[in-house]
Amino acid sequence: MRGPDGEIDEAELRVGEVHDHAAGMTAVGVSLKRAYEQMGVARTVMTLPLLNQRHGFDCPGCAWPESQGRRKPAEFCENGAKAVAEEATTRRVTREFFAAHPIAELATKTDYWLGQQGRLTEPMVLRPGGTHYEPISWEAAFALMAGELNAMTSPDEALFYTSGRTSNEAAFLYQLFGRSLGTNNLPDCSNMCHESSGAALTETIGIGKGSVSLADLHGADLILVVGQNPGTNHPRMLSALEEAKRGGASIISVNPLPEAGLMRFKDPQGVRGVLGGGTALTDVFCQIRLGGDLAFFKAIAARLFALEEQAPGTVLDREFLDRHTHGFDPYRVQARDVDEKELLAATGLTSELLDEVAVRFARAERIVLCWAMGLTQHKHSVPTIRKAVNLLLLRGMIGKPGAGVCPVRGHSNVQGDRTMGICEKMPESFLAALDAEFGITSPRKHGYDTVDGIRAMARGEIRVFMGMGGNFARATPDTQVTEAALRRCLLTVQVSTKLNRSHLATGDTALILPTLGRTERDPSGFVTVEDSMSVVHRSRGRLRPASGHLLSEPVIVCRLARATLGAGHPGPWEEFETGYDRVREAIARVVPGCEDYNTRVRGRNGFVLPHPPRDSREFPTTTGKAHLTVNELTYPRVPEGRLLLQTLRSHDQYNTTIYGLSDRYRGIENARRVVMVHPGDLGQLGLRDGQTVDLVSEWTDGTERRVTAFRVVAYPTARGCAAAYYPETNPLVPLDSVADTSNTPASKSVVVRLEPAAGPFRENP
Ligand SMILES: Nc1nc2c(c(=O)[nH]1)N[C@H]1C(S)=C(S)[C@@H](COP(=O)(O)OP(=O)(O)OC[C@H]3O[C@@H](n4cnc5c(=O)[nH]c(N)nc54)[C@H](O)[C@@H]3O)O[C@H]1N2
Ligand SMILES: Nc1nc2c(c(=O)[nH]1)N[C@H]1C(S)=C(S)[C@@H](COP(=O)(O)OP(=O)(O)OC[C@H]3O[C@@H](n4cnc5c(=O)[nH]c(N)nc54)[C@H](O)[C@@H]3O)O[C@H]1N2
Ligand SMILES: [Mo]
Repeated sequence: MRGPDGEIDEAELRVGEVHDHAAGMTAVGVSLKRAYEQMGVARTVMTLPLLNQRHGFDCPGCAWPESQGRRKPAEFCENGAKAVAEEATTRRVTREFFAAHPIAELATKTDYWLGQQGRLTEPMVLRPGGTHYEPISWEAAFALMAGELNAMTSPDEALFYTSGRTSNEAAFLYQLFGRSLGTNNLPDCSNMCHESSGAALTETIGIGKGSVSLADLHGADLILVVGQNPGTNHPRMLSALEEAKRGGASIISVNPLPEAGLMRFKDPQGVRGVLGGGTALTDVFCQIRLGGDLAFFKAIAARLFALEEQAPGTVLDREFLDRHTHGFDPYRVQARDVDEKELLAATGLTSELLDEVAVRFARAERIVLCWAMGLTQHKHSVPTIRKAVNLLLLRGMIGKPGAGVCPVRGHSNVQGDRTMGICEKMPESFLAALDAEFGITSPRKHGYDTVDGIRAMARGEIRVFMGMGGNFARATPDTQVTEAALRRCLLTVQVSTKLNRSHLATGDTALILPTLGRTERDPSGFVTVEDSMSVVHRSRGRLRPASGHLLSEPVIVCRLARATLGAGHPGPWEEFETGYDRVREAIARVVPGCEDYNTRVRGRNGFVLPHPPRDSREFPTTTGKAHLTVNELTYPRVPEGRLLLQTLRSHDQYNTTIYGLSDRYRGIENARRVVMVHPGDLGQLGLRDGQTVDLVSEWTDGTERRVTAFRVVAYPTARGCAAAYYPETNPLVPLDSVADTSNTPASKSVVVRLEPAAGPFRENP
């Protein structure tokens, strides 16, 4: 078995059957086992029943919404329980731990090992030239930060990163602090996540958010799930899909992998899920090639026009198109102009399958399109999503019950953080309102997003990096480049709950500021979050904090602001610190749609933010109409003898946090340094299942990047497409390999060759 140090040897990789269903009783068992291991029985009993309840806390897992009606006694999933166990663990990282482990030693450990050491308990500092982190008081830490920030020659020498778990209150204060200091350098994890969705939706429908509610999903008669693995990453979504199916919906899944959760679902909370065979979810499975989705949407659009021609007036929603859209004529010309052979090559699908999808699409009355990282992390992601929107517009599927766009968000408050102003280029209206509220002058020059921030750090232009949560060193692409960039800073600061690799890739001086998690009691009151469907609601933890030294994220920002901006700054930082109602009063005046925030968020289900296309078919675009867009056919070209690699999540991780080594639904156990390849491709490449290989990525500028000693797993993925886990494969993603417009790293299309490895398989980096 795996030792307590998380080291694994070659003998232990186990590959079993790929599962054809998700959840069921095994999921319940795994939830409880992990919870007991990390928290013990008493804390488990105190926390899990509060998860996603009205009086409890919001799951720090995904952003899937809670039911608006009666909630089940257990309104969470296996992976939500793991997220909670990870945070509410009784294990602790103390000053003695840091005294015993030099940085150089910690750097040899796996991400899994680092996370398993437990919760951070007090502020720590790494001094220039130091080998170990040492304790530091909060006052001294804030003074140190203030000193560095005030010594900058320009406020743009600071970079303030946010991970999407940060509450609305903390996010609002954090952007206020950054802008008070004078910078818009506010990159966030969304830059690596749904930025492409935001960019495409803003351009086409005028607002970068999804247009459906849970009720719409339940009432849909056709749901497309494209580039998403809900069984692992949004398990509660499976219940919604199941409910839609009970109402007669059909489901089309578009994915290079036959993901268990999409095929069949056993609801662990329903009798059928526990005893029976569960619900078959997917009606039509399109095993698409990586990056073939633009071609897929194009193929469907061409077929819709052909079907309309056969039976005029039956497919296109003429009235909607006339009243609410712009650009139909140029779009129609391009949509009809297709090279079927090329579309088949790009998608890897058959004409018959595409016909079937098109017919279902043409006949359905209420269509919801769901997607996640499989669509957003490619070079041509923005045009791909624009094309998906075209399809819905043709059939008038936005702004009516049971229909719409549903980009399924990742981090539990990533959408709320953006609403609160975490963005390097907020609109003028927001900045003007912020200035009026606080009597400040926000900078108007756009700041850096994540990739541009790394480039600036690499050029030596950033002196201070601060991470409000997250794991910047590990979540970002091109690990070696990014770590070297971080090392060029004078000061790096991480506000964290758990130890991670970003604490080891540091500037000359580094601070770890330990903070409260979602599950813990915050003396300043409850916080609020926004889910993937624009519902804003409360979250309140009940557990005793992991240590008496922790401060909440909002309090950390307030104290930092007071230390840095001084008493003369007009922001009421002291008042903000003692009660979050005062923060929400300011939010109500600054953020559109948040009027009367304090009252409305105290309502039973919180409140839903406005969304003009959803609410009234109004499209806040430049023309006041939804835009049909013309997008050239593009798809990844892979040279002979190479594979296209996607970097994705296993069933046992939360982004860079590794819960364990069981990718149960894919049948891969006890190892993460594996690469899944189609058996047919293995034969062609002269490789065999179980062989140890290096993965070498080839970038267009001739540079190569390598990760060593991965095990090959023969796997039923689409031909020519490989898959391996993130973050172990982030070193392969070139910093310059990004999506056009959104600047999102193209983590789902990395051209690689596999070389027999020189060394043996090993799990440690
Ligand atoms: N348990 C758990 N939950 C999570 C997370 C976690 O790590 N663990 N992370 C959270 C976050 S931040 C996010 S953003 C979401 C991520 O949720 P997902 O987007 O589901 O996450 P990935 O593992 O990246 O899976 C991408 C899926 O898209 C498919 N895919 C990849 N490339 C393509 C393509 O070119 N075309 C198509 N059609 N499909 C493709 C993959 O096969 C895979 O099924 O989950 C959130 N929830
Ligand atoms: N190759 C590749 N790269 C990717 C992706 C991919 O699919 N492939 N996905 C991208 C996506 S979608 C995303 S969203 C990013 C994720 O990027 P991040 O959001 O930066 O990464 P996480 O792993 O979610 O962050 C985990 C850390 O957050 C801290 N943390 C946890 N809870 C809290 C809290 O309550 N408060 C604070 N202050 N800290 C907390 C813990 O210390 C933990 O170590 O990664 C991106 N990177
Ligand atoms: Mo994400």
